[in-house]
Amino acid sequence: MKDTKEIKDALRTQRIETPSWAYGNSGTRFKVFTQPGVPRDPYEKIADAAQVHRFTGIAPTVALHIPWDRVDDYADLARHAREHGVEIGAINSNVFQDDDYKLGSVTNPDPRVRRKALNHLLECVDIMDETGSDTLKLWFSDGTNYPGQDDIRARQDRLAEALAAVYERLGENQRFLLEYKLFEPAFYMTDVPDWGTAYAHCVKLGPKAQVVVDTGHHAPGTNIEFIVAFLLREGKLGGFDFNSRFYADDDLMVGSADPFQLFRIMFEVVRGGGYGPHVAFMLDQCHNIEPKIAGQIRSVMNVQEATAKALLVDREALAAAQAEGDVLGANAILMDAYNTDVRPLLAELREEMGLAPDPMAAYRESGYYEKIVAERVGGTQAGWGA
Ligand code: LRH
Ligand code: MN
Ligand code: MN
Repeated sequence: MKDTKEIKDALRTQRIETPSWAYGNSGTRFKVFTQPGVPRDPYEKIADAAQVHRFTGIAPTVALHIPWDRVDDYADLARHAREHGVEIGAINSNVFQDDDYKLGSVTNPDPRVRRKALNHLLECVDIMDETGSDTLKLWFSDGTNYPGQDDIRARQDRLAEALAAVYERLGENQRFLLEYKLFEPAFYMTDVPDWGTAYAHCVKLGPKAQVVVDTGHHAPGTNIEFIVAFLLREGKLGGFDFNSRFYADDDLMVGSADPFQLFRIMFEVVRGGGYGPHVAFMLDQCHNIEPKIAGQIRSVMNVQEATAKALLVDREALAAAQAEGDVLGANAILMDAYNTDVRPLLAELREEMGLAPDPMAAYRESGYYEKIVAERVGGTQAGWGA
């Protein structure tokens, strides 16, 4: 077994980003449920995100989604974040909610719509400049519903053109992460359906373009840890949108559906040298039926637990067993780490960091939830499903 001090030191440096939209009301296309105390504007979303950091100590940034988090003065929003002890993280673009985008955004056959979409993406880089964010996250809902509806290759050309224009606009310390998704909302063909497509576009563009893996965006049974290992090996893994899924893009709390998969992913991250600030651990979740801040705290803890287990793997012993072709031995070494209860170690670590050992209980006892329920009336929606 590995030295606990070494593991704790590594865990102390972990950073997990929470998404502004996790704090708003959300639901499915059937119903958006409202909850009491939900933020009424981006300022309040950031205040809530700050609570997650306050109790976990490892969630110091919050991602914005534009236009869901549109404000007059982004520098002021960044200031507000800093006042609350957090910072603005990735800027998520949104070219999927206008009527204009019915047939696509940057891949739309109409050049006017393509220009409009590109302008939005460029505006997101302006917002990065204003907030100090270094990461732009690009997800395109673009695709077609019917065979023959549009030309697959022409759409790839249009996509490449838009990505090149955004890449060109990036500052020296800025990057974009291209997100892929198998399907939805397009049901026949999606323009960036998989890691291979995202990877190929990013490779063409250069080092400031990387792939982001949203764990809910794959076909059932996909070996996500393989994708992680491959992308890391190529220097093209930019980060994660973490969530859990049972069926499709369920956006449930990360680690709730398949904690073993999360561990396997984190092991490949650690193994591949991806454990550090260059690979962003972001959450992309909605809490449709559970309380939101507590749901985020639980999610951050789930990622932290999986990370602790991944760090626990005795990699020297594993490599030796692998070299000897000891199938059962190698598997047992990995499973030993996974089956270790790391909660006492994490409680100890939190105390060393000046935090309460149980963030969920500490948040409950803080009375913050009761306070926002009393103070806030008419919370906003996370963004979609209106
Ligand atoms: C698309 C997605 C993408 C969006 C977010 C709200 O399904 O994962 O990351 O920006 O959901
Ligand atoms: Mn996502
Ligand atoms: Mn998604």
